[in-house]
Amino acid sequence: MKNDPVFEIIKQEETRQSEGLELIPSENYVSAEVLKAMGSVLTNKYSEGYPGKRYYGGNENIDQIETLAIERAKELFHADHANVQPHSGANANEAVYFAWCQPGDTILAMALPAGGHLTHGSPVTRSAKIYNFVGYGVTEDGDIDYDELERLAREHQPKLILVGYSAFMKIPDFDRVAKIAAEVSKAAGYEILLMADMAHVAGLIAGGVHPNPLEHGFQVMTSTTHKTLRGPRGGLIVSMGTVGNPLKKCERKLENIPTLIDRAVFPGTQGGPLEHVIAAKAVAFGEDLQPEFQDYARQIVENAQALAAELKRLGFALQGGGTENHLILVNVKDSFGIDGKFFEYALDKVGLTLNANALPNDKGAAFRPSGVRLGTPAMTTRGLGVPEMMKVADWMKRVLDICVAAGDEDGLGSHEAELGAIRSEVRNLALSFPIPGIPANN
Ligand code: DSN
Repeated sequence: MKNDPVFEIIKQEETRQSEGLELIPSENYVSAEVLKAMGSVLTNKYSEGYPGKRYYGGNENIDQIETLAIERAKELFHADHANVQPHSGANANEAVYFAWCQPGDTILAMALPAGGHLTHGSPVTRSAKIYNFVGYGVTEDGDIDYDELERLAREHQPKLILVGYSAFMKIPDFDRVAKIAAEVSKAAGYEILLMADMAHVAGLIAGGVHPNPLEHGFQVMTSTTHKTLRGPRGGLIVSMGTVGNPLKKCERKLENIPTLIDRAVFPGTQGGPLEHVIAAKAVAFGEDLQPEFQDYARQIVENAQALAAELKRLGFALQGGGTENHLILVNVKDSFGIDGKFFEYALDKVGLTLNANALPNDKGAAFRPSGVRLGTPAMTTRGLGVPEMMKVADWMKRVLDICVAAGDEDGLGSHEAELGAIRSEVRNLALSFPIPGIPANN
């Protein structure tokens, strides 16, 4: 269609991304090469099955692409096996549950209000209607409550223990969880699958700045590919064990987990893989294997810790007191008496994008949580460093002061000039750090 408005809207989005700063910790910017692979003719192809075992002809090139993605993912995470077909992190998680658990089986995972993810047992999900999720929490200082995890594991004898999160700032003690699982498994008389959902920190693991759960007794790690891994929007499962024929049934034993997972992804829970996205995953994994990616991972954490320290100095209360990864959770309600949604709304007006987020034991209403969640992966990709983090913290405090003076969203109307001034400062800085994949002056 000539002059399809879709392309004009995409241009507007390019401008929004270029002129603002992305503080949402689960977002990032892909390279021009990743974009190119995603926008390729591979989207035209059906390829149900796996390399060498497809249900359609004409897959000789697709097989090479998917094999490259698999091999690179294995190398990144020192895994025996990789399944690169999950369309998303949610699909990846569901496939693992389906691979290992029977309906009604118990899964022990971090509760959503404590920082876990929706797909880790929130009652609104399909998984929660099939499996029996039991949730563990976090301590006052923001770490996993390992004592509670242990107590619940002994009491419920789960089939699967999951360590994973979307709002948690510590480095998990995988060894401790593996030890608990081994003891409970002995008492229960069956194997317990240890699964880590590392969607948020997979890039930090790949970059060598966070421990790899697969090297600490875990058999499976799921992830999205678009967060710190800086790839296309999608999912990934890497695992340890013997790799068998995914088209043949196999016994539900830990050593067979790679094959059980392949079968659970296809035909268990998905149909045709998105090979254009798998090509883009292969490109991203290739980038993640370069030595520069380790510098990137280190810088993400350095930026997050500098930003956290400055926010603290400016009076913001931080959940867990700070961060050991890329993510910061700020209690704006406790610090300044305003809720996270209002702060998110006001920051949007100056081109700083983050999300309102509930805190553990949040007293705020579901849509007006007390906190905001922010992080540094996207800003670090653009090349912002510690000096720029100081500016971001300063802008946040200035917007916060405006919020306090305004009282609510409507009150911001009388502060447009001040917000506009901050908006220009943000835009000027943002434009001096172009987004990869979008040519400057596009
Ligand atoms: N929606 C993602 C996040 O923002 O953390 C998790 O899937």
